[in-house]
Amino acid sequence: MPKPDKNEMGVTVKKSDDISEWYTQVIQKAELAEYTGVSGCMIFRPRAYAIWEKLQYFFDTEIKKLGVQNAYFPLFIPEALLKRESEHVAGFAPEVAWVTQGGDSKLNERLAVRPTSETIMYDAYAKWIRSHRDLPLKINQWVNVVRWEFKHPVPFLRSREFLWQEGHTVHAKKDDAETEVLTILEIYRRVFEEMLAIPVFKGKKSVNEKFAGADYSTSVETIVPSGKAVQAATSHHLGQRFAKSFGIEFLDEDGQKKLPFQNSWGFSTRSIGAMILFHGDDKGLVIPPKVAPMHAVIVPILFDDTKEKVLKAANKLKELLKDFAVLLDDRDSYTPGWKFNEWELKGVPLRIEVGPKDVVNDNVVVVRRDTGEKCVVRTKEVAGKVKELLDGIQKNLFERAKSWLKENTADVKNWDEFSKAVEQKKLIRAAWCEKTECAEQIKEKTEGVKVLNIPFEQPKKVSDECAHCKSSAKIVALFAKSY
Ligand code: 87F
Repeated sequence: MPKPDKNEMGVTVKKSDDISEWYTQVIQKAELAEYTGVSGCMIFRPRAYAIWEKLQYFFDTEIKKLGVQNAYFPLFIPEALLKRESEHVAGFAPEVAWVTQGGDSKLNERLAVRPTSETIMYDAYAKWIRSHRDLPLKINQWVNVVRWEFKHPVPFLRSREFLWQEGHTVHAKKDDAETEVLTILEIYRRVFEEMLAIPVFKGKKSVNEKFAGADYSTSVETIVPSGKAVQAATSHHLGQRFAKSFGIEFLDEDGQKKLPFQNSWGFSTRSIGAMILFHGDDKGLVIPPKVAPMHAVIVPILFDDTKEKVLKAANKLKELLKDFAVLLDDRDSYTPGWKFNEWELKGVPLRIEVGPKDVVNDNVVVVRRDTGEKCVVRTKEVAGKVKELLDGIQKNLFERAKSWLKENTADVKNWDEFSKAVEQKKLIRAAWCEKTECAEQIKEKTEGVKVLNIPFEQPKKVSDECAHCKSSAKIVALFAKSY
């Protein structure tokens, strides 16, 4: 079989020259995703799915500590049910996909393909909750959802079908529900900052950007190197609105019938898209070690006369590294250089080279994917060194991402500065009046810049006037165009 040449294999554009072409090539050449015949529906290939599994494991472990249980609710939601709490679907109606037919027969009632599961879950909750002893009820599901977007699809970041978790909890006391909103938001911050090495801003959504079904919404937000913002995750306090429309009531300790308080929260496979854009470079993907399906690849440098010795050393090395996910790439139909390129493209954090000289000296050469730095390591010290290097890469990627974000955040005082920052595709921090009309005008004038959130950690206010309408501003908000 002819081997593809290096140019065909690798990414042919620079990330800084054409980031969207770069992204398209990386996701395909690094074997993360594949397009299909249905626009907006992509295949999550094993390399991408393995990253998702790492995120799932982390988040799932954390929510289980809070007493959340996993369950599965149906994919199809009867139309009447979806529309029961009409306010929350109103804005989303154009994105709902419907099943209207089974075989040749038309259905009596259309079935929505799950865009989110509030309605189907809360209909069941109304049957299950009777007394304060049934609370809190904390259920999560890991599922696919469909939103029939009409904007240009972008794999991971804006696809019609994606994977997420949605948590839906019910509490007797408002306080408990509100505490949970922030506890979950903190776990989301950790998913992004500790696992994906992506810095995020925690904050409250503006009234016009919050989930219509919520009393208020909180989010973690970031901006990726294409200059677009990504809402990384959201955690909503739903108050008693759904309880009212779905008839969820409980008999409290004092003998009174009451409406409980609810939350819902979610993050999705978008997170993988943000990771690719944040850390990737001209050679391809760079995966933070904590979410990397493979920590290191061993590439033996093989010559006919020393092949046996080198392979033996490489196998011993693999054994020494059994606590890590390590691949020994001993394919002899490819040159070492070809393999180096391939594993760089696929983002493996460390490459370990063993050649005949290394065998003689009882050394190996370890190369970092993030910086390209090489170091010679004594074979017996390799496990400790690999651990140290993986920690170092995780830390460096986060530090690098933080300084990039800092450089690409603009604190603006007035509309002039605001418009310049929009042109430069920066994340904008500005004093804002919190008025819906003002946000709408900003969106119109800038072709889509919107309020991402109002950060909990408020930066120093550079002005007391709204950067757009000049009326009095009590808070600083984050603005950008988003995916
Ligand atoms: C699309 C069609 C129908 C978003 C939709 O954020 C309904 C909806 O309700 C919809 N797109 N939403 C909001 C989702 C709210 C909430 N659900 C649970 C989350 C997190 C997980």
